[in-house]
Amino acid sequence: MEKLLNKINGPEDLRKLSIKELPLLAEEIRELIIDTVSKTGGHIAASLGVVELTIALHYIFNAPHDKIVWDVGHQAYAHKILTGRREAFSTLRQMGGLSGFPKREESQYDTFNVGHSSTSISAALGMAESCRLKGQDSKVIAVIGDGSLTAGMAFEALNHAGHIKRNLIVVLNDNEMSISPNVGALSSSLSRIISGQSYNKFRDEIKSMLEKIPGIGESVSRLARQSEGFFKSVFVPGMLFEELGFVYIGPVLGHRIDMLVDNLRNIKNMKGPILLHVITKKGKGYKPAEEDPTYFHGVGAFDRETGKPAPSNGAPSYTKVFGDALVRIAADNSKVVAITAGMTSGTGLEKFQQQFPDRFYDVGIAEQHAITFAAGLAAEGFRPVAAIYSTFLQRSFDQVLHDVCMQNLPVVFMLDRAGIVGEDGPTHNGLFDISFLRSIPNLVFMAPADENELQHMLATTFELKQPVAIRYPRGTGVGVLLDRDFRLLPVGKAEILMDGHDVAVFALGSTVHPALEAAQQLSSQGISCAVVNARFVKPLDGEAVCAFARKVRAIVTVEENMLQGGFGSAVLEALQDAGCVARVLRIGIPDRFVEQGTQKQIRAAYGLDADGIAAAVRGILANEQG
Ligand SMILES: Cc1ncc(C[n+]2csc(CCOP(=O)(O)OP(=O)(O)O)c2C)c(N)n1
Repeated sequence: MEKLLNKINGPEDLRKLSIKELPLLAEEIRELIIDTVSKTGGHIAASLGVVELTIALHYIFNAPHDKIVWDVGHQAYAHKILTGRREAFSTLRQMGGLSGFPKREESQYDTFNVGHSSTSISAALGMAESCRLKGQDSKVIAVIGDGSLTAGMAFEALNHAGHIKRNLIVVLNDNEMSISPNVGALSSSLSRIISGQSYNKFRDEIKSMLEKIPGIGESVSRLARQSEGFFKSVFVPGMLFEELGFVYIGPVLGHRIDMLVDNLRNIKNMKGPILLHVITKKGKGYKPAEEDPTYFHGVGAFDRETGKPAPSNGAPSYTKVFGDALVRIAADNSKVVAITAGMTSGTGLEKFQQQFPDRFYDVGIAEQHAITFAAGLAAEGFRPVAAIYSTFLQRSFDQVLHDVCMQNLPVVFMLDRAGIVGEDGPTHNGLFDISFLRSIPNLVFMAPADENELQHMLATTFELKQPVAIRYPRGTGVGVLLDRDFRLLPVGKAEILMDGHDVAVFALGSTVHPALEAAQQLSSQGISCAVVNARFVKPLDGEAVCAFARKVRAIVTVEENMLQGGFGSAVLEALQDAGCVARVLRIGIPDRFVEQGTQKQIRAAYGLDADGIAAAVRGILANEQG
């Protein structure tokens, strides 16, 4: 029998199906997602959890006239498949292929570009307001997970929406999971709603019961109506949404398409802000993902039968080396505490959480709070380590500057996934941290050349009485041996790895090993190339820069960061400040957002691998001769 899915080239085809056919369509979509993501990698668990919800949304609403705004966007695979991208789905997350997130450039059905969480209600409210201003009758629907709802920004948006009362539907996709199990008071409150009865049903039952009491029934019922706020808060702790001005509907079973369709049809034409609470299961329909939704949140390619990951080069990831080193340090130093913003496993803190539960904090997806919370702990003598991906620390710029660095508090920022991240693409690349942190006084900023140096850098930070940031790349380490004992590194000193007299390459972090390889290639071509592991962006080793500037014909800097305001810019400033004249070539990311592809492909495209560095060195020497 021909698959239903083969007939769906857009939501209008979906609407031709009967409600009875929709569960079969859901199965076919799941099959396509599992099959594809097992080859491409991706955010499978979140996407499997919302297949029925996505079908129901497109069945009832008329996209793109009606606007569906996905939060984070990692759950939008079924949306992509239903909106004309079924055939292209096999190119998911690959260079030149479909993005793993909604992208306006990709489809008219993708209303808002996303990758960072908790933006959907704000963006949807902006769209709802624009509909009012333009006199347009589009419905606007934000779909947000319970994890993403832990961020302050989501509450800022709810607060505003409840105030201005535009027609806005917020679908809360509640699977009780962020990446790990969700945390926080709101999360417990939502679970109480799920485990209790639906508030609306409960309220009606109480009302009719009261009214049946002869004599006093009616007056008690009137009193109850007047004190409905009291009733809500006593019986239904999740009534926060109603207090914020939303009409709360739910909870609705999120894998029953018929129920979803009924509820969405009912609320479609309701006025004002509505919150529909939908209960789903993360990883639904793929057993390994249902059993371990944290692992299957975002995965590389895997064996679809067993769920086991494809083999890697065997070296531990930077994340793991950091997590292991921190546990060792914390065992000797009871002041060390660790903080994550909803990314316990992603940042390598699971071991720390198990061994020191009393000194571990998952604050939810709340990067701003995480940093100021760390500042508070540091102000009272603790040594907080905030492990946050480079891209997500962008959320906390003012907290880093105003709450930590201005008070010179010894908070350690561990910036995982700094540099090119690969398949997750532009929203997740950690290419800005050097530019936005380098200008902040009091901050020491380092980048290890390999996983062994990462542990030494971490140990060094606890010798300092000021804020420190360490940036390190996504993925496995270089494969070097890990020293058993930690070594303290001299702050502000670069390490000369190879001497040379033609060119000096100042490499930072992940670019050090490719620079060494490039120097070897060049030496076989008769070019003498020094390689310096810069180690510190701040304080920069200006002396080493100037010393090489005096003896070589050109200096080349290499970094996985934007060129603007990056490490190379710091080298230029150091030369200028010292009155040294040198030819300088900077390798890094030019003034544009970097697209998706494998890390290898993207590094090659921007000249950040050994071949690219060697070619740049040859180029600058050839120019000089010309
Ligand atoms: C600002 C920000 N911080 C962290 C992340 C990493 N992240 C991606 S999805 C996710 C969990 C989201 O949970 P939820 O909204 O409940 O969606 P689910 O995956 O459960 O469907 C996190 C922490 C992010 N995308 N953006």
